Amino acid sequence: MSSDRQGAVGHGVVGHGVVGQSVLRREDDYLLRGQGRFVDDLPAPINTLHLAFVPSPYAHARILSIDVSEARALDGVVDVLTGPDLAALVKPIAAQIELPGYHLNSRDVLAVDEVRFAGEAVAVVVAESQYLAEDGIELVDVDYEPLPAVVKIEEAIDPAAPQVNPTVPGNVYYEGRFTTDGVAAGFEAAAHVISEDFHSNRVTAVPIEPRGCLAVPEQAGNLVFYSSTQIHHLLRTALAEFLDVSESTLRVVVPDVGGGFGIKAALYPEEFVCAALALRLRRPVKWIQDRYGALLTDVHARDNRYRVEAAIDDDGIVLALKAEIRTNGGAYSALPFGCTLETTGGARMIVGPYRITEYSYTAAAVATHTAPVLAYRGVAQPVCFMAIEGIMDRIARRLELDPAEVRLRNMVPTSELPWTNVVGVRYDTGSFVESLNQAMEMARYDEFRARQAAQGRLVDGKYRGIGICSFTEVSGTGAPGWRARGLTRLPGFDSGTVKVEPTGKVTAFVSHAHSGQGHFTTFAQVVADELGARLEDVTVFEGDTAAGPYGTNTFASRSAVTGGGALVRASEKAKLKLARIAADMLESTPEDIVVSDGQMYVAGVPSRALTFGEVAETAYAMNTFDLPEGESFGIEETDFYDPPLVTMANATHIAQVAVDAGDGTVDIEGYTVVHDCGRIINPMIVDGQVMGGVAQGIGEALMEEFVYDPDGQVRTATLADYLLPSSVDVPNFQIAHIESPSIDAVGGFKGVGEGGVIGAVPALVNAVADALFDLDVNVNTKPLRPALLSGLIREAGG
Ligand code: MCN
Ligand code: SMO
Repeated sequence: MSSDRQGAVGHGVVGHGVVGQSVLRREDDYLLRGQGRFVDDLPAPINTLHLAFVPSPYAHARILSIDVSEARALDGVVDVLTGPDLAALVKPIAAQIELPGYHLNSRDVLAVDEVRFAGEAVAVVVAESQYLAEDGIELVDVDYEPLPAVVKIEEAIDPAAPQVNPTVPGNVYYEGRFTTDGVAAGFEAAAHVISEDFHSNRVTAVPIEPRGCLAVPEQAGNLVFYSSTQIHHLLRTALAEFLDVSESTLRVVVPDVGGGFGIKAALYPEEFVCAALALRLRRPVKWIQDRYGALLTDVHARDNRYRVEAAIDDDGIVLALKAEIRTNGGAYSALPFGCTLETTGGARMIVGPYRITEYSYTAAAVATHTAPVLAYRGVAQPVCFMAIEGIMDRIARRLELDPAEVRLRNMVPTSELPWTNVVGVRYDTGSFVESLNQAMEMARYDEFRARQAAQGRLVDGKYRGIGICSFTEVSGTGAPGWRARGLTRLPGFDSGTVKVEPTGKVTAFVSHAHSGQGHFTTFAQVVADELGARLEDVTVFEGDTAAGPYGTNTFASRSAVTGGGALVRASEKAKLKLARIAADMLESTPEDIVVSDGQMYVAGVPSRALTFGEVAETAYAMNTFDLPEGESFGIEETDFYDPPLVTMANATHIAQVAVDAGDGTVDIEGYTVVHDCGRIINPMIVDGQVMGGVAQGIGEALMEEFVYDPDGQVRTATLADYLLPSSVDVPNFQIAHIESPSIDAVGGFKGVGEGGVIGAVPALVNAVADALFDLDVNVNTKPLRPALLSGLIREAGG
């Protein structure tokens, strides 16, 4: 663990090393006792009404009529509303993206006239209990005229395809292009051109806790809105905007959240409906989603097609790269990031840790009659690295080189950092080569290859292979990073407030909202470290728009970078104030004050230390000292931090697999990760992030797939059909960390929240491809289910 930061105050010690320690998670004490309070656990006020939504059974249909009379007549049903009713209360919601060629489109919170995906809500029942609301939806009689639907990207861009959205001509939401000047020359100079089509399966996050919200009207028309969301500030602003109410009358509170994984970083129709009805009916209104609703209406991800061409020389060096990217954006461009999130993400991230200087892409987001697509852990990166890492392996096969060697030849070495990549993203520090080398050592890569060479890949009925993914991981995107992707209404900064209370205890607020990442622990470590407080004296609050200033909130692995940076800055200010007051009390100068372990003393005289409490008493006028001249009361400091464009973490994953020659099942026999997220706050939490992410990556690579039939009917509406990995599918890990602190980001932290899944998907796909190498089959699609693999093996005569 290295930290190059010095204390801001004289000889002041920076904290006392609590950053970098695996302190136990404060959250676990209550979560493991079952004492977590999720939105459905909140005590609902008396008179709370409950909502149930009527889902469309069709992917595409005209709504001819809706008869709500029978449902309305049911005892306990208070009201039944349809699209036009809600349209009077909530404006159509729309994601504004400022990219040339983007077609703005909007969504009514309940469908009006036409439904565009199976599961889209056409009516809402408001009742005295959740059971009555559910009974009510059975009685709503909707008359539909089914219309032809498009589900797949290839169908949607066919000129004869039905139009999904009236403002999206040809079903292309957006098409973007980019090229450097030397791409054509690179291909002319190439000794070889390697090209491949990569297909990625549609998946969704499936957090244990489904979505839900509770809207509680207060006096004077104010509304407290509890939601299982990752983005409380953005939600509040959007509620104000689309409900046309004053933002200052709204307070959004995030209780404990049982997993978000990106799908709770979207803003959903149910939230707007719930808030609007609470305001209209002047009663608390609650909505809790069930699993069926979650699978149908949570945002989906990863239905992407990549065509990649690499021009290479005889040494396997990539001279130029072309990518043609098509992402399925679903039926609507969802708030707040819009349907271009995966499109621009994949196009900008695919060059990864490699020295690729000539690059061109076309990237399109396509509309289909399927659930809207937005963020799921890793956003675009599992797919774009499946593509580029798949290309690296294909280069190796063509030139008969080792896949690791091809990567090493193309990587930006540490000596060349900082490096600005071809789309303008600066890699300030990193360890691309070192993380690959270390992972190879830990995985005994060379021994594995030697064994393969000696024994062949098929041993005891199983094909054994090894796969690598070396990648960069976008984290802590700042405002310039969102601007580059057309998201001009998405901020980038986050905020932190640090208070030293009259008793000397420390309260910190940060503009994030956790869904399991351990923020109460890690942010307390950051504040204690920077302020010089004792860890046990620091309490962290987040997820409440009424506590602490605005921020961009929690997604895209931002919290360590943006929240950490903001808290470092706010702590520094608070420490300076403590030092000024302490200096006055000790008849010294602030520069000579040492702050450590909740105490302050003149350098060299620790015996005359003041506690934080003693200094705070002066700040709060609770003793006989006077505040130094010009000093204001209290110790309460806030700062905002907008990080650079992107803070780039990096890692290498190596997976070892055995593919059963008979039934095609995949066993993961070894799994190694070397991750570099800069300065680590809590190594145990970082390991947990990596493991959880890899578990999700195993699901995505080997089993999960959300399937629509050609008419847009859902084939995977239960967890018996949508297969998730269980503990038996997740192997033991070897995890190591390299720490290359960021020199651009305050605090030196880089993010880690998505790296597990980003690395796992390509490493597993490459490992299976390596296992089947002798059969000469092409593994360019996922999930790699037993049926697919046994079919490939049989066809290849294996
Ligand atoms: N951390 C650290 N040292 C670092 C970087 C991070 O100790 N150098 C810690 C952080 O303090 C934080 C955790 O690791 O406690 C994750 O930090 P970060 O990478 O900043 O990610 P965020 O906190 O912003 O969380 C979002 C990220 C995303 S985008 C998804 S998706 C995801 C993920 O986190 N969703 C999760 N991990 C998840 N973990 C759980 N349990 N639940 C989710 O919903
Ligand atoms: S998908 Mo994570 O919330 O960016």
